Amino acid sequence: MNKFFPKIKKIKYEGPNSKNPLAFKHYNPGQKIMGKTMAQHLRFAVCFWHTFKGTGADPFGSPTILRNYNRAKNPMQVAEDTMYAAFEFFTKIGVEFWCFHDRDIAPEADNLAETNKRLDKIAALAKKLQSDTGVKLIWGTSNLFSHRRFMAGASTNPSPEVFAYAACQIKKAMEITKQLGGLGYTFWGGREGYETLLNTDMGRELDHLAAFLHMAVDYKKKIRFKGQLYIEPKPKEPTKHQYDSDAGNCFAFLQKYDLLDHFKLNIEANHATLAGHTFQHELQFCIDNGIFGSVDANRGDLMLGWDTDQFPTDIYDTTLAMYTILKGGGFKTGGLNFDAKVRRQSIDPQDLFYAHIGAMDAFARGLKNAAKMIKDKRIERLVQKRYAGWDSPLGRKIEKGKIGFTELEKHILKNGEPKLQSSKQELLENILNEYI
Ligand code: XLS
Ligand code: NI
Ligand code: NI
Repeated sequence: MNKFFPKIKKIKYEGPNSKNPLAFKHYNPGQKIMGKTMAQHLRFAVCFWHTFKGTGADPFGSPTILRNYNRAKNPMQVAEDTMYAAFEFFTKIGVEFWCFHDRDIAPEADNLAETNKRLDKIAALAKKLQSDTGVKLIWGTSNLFSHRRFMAGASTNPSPEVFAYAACQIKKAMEITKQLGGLGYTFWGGREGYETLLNTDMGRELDHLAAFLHMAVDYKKKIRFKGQLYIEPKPKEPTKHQYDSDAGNCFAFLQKYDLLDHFKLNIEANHATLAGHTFQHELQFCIDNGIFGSVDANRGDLMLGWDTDQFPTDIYDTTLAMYTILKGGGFKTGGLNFDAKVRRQSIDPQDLFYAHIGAMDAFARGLKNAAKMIKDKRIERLVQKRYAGWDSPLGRKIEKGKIGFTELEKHILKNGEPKLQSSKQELLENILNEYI
């Protein structure tokens, strides 16, 4: 496979001193860290939509990025060429996983039956390429937001006919995800949200979303699809308010509708910051509540209020993310999926490689830093010290629920004003910097 990126050979690890822009400086897939290889820890995935279907089009202008696999007149030929290009790219960049939306891989036809036939054809090709290359599917998903029928949402649409159409799409997308051995299936809200409450019955729409997800769980059982289901939170864009706003909101929703056993979350870095949280916060919330699943690894621009989907390059972010993930036990079914796109002016095929190399190296550095931080325990010890009071008889009694307000009052009357301690934030920030 050397047709669509003929100038580029397989990307190799050359070490931190290399000046070769087409080599890894830090990502050394076979290198062992804390008992696992870097590849096993990081589980990189390339997304089909931005990387192969991204054209640089924006609200102010038409496509700038013209790819050689996008040239054929017949859209099914384009779909085939793109699939070959994708697997050539996956192999050359050296990722273990990929992921897609149904409509990325096969163009929609005039009716559902014809559309599904097209999907079957391309899925068969993907299956062959997976077995030729060993690249696996980390998750599948469906696009329930681009077509005009979904302008008012999919499962939260005011019309049950649109709900039904969306169900057909998920049914099919789940079937092909299963055929391709997908390790998961992601639900990102798309247009599930509202523009104004003046026309929206929010409570009813959320009931419908839950009904839809219950149907997905039932169908998953019916076809014996073993993959993990994920919900991907995002607070806004395209709608003014997206129902799956953040991890906390998704957790409440899953509990209310008795879906907690079936879903984990797919946390996207840029969505976290749009929600006013750090990436690390969203990861930690999921880990603390047993709903950590997978990651859409990208970054936003702090000056901008939308999902810029840039490739992750910030070593602070990747270090803190990997510190949190490693301490939380690492990935099980999920991984680091680059839900990121090259900028509109990055029009060369090489730019796709630079982008992924930079992102993989950024996470490899994050992983190495995090492993050292964990081994040294310098941060952990300070945190332990900060909470040491909870291991005293008083702390234990409170945590075990063996004491109430009356006894606590007695305690304070006897012992007086609590002793205070410094939070040592600046010291901790300095220690973190030693690892960056
Ligand atoms: C959009 C989402 C989307 C999902 C997959 O903001 O990040 O790309 O990851 O539908
Ligand atoms: Ni995403
Ligand atoms: Ni996004």
